[in-house]
Parts: sequence; structure tokens; C-alpha cells
Amino acid sequence: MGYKVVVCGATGNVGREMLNILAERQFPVDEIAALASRKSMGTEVSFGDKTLKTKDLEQFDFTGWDIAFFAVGSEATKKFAPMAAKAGCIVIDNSSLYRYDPDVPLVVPEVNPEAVEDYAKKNIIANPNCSTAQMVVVLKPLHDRARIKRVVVSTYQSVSGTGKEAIDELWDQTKGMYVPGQEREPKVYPKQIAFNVIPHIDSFMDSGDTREEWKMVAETKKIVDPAIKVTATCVRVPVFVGHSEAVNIEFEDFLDEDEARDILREAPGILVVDKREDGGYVTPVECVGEFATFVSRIRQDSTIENGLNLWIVSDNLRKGAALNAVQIAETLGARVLKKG
Ligand code: 2RA
Repeated sequence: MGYKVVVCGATGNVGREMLNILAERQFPVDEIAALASRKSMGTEVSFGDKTLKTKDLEQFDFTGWDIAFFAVGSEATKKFAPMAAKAGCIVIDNSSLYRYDPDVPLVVPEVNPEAVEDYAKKNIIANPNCSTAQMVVVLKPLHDRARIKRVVVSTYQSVSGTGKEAIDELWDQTKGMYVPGQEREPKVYPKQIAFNVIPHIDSFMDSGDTREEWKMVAETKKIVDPAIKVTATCVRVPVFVGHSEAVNIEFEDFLDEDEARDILREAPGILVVDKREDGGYVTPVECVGEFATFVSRIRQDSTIENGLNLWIVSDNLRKGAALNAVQIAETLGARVLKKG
């Protein structure tokens, strides 16, 4: 016996991946509903070898449904997630709306699986930001071994993190560089993204950080350990799918690079590809469609007493969003609901 599952935002990049991953991982589904906005209603989406016709989120009654994945903007989440939760449906939300709510668990199953047991306060569980998810999967096993004091991270985030329009903008701008008359002015981003990088994701805060950088700080503290100091610089790069991160870690105690590599090789959700030779590391194009978070370039940082540098790459639509959400449902099933 399985679950009655709803995917809200089923026509978006993340919603489609949620359906793909639910099927790929054979999540125990008795019944599934794919919901979309009124303008996308009726669009057909794939669920394994089945085709689902999307229904109108505005009209949907969540009563009697078990789990609702939300992959819609914060506005629609604000309107419909509480309705779903009130109808008895456990909401797993990919927006940032509930991530910082003390009554809502923020979960990466490889890091804090026990947190799903706190879902009942609001019947909502929050999925972290994509750039946070892949980082904390790697930080956690190292923190358990040598207590992390401080993390400095620079991200190289793909345009799929913004959405379909951004993917189209990168594609059209790139074409426009070669085809006279097809130049494409920046619309989704404030500056050209083709053959360029933009040190600005989400909105600017008074501190000079962007909200994306603040999210990485706040979410790492909530998921792993509030004592960890994090500083981030989040950059958009002309890559379609796959976020990369250059991470510098300072520990309380010394951690040898070889021991760190061995720890990560044994850690859940991680694949270490780390050879000091041409091609001995992972790049974004190789992570697309994969479940794993890849780690390369593991090496001592000799400029500080207990420092380590590493390179983290993961499919931002999978571990960064849809996969983590489905893993939360799996963890919820195993620890709490025990169906399937
Ligand atoms: C981005 N992390 O990459 C944000 C939202 N997915 O655009």
C-alpha cells in the first residue's frame, strides 16, 4: 500500500524532475495528481511510462491526499500550501517561504533526517536552497569528524536555477553572438549571461550580500550547526544545468586531506572524483541527471592551521531540489508514516 501524491508546479523544471524521480526511485504511489496554474492546466507531463494531464491548482481539493510536493513560487505556496496542510496533506515545499520558520523542519536527509519527525507542527517540511543542499551533504561528514569553524564558498550556479526563461535567454544570447540580427538583449538577467558571469543571484540586502548568499548562511546553520560561520559569494554562470562550488573549510582540529577524502568516499549521497591529473575532477556537464553530489580537488589549505579546499558539483534540479524533496518523502515514510 502506497501514498496518494500531489505534485504542484508539475510543468516547471523542478516539478517535472519531481515526477521523473518519483518514478525512477519507484516511490510507493497509489495515486498521483499533477497540478499547474490555470494557464498551464491540461498540459501533459510524464510520470515514468505514464502521461498525466495537469489539473488546476486553484480548484484542487487536497482532502484525502497524503503528500503534496510544492514546486511553485512563494506567492502560490503562501496561498495553497496552508490549504493542503489543513486538509491533512503533508507539504514538502521547495520555495524559500517556510525554510526559516522555527516550526518548520528544513531537511537534507543525508544530514538531519530526524528533523522530518517535527513535520506535524504545521504539516509542512521545507526543502533547502539548491546551493545549500549540495554543500551541507559534504560539510556534515567532515563536521562530525573535525568540527567546522568557518566556511568560505564561491558558487558557480547554472541558469536552470532561475527557470525556463533563463535557459532560453542563455541559448538565444549564445546564438545571437554568431548569427547577425539575432542578438538578444539581457531580459531575465541585468547583464549578458552568454560568455559572461554575473555576481548577483536574488536581491541585494543592506549588508551588500544577496539573498542567495544569506540563504546559504542561514540554512547551513539550521541544517548542520548554528555555530558554523559561513560567508558566500553566489555567481551565475553560462551553464544550463549543474551548480558548482569552490569551498574552503576551517576546522577546530586538523583534518588530513587523505582522511577527508576517505570520509567523503564513505559518506551518503557523495561520489568522490579526485585525481591530480587532466580531467581528474567533475564538471557541471557530467553531473546532469545524476543523483550524486560530486566532490573533487580535495586538498589542504596550508595558509591556515586546519584548512581544507574542495570542489562540489551537483545537478541543481535534482539534489538541489527535486531529489532532495523525494528523499524527504522517503525519509518521512520510513520514519513516520511507515506505508509503502
Ligand atoms: C538559483 N538557488 O540558483 C536559486 C534558486 N533555485 O537561482
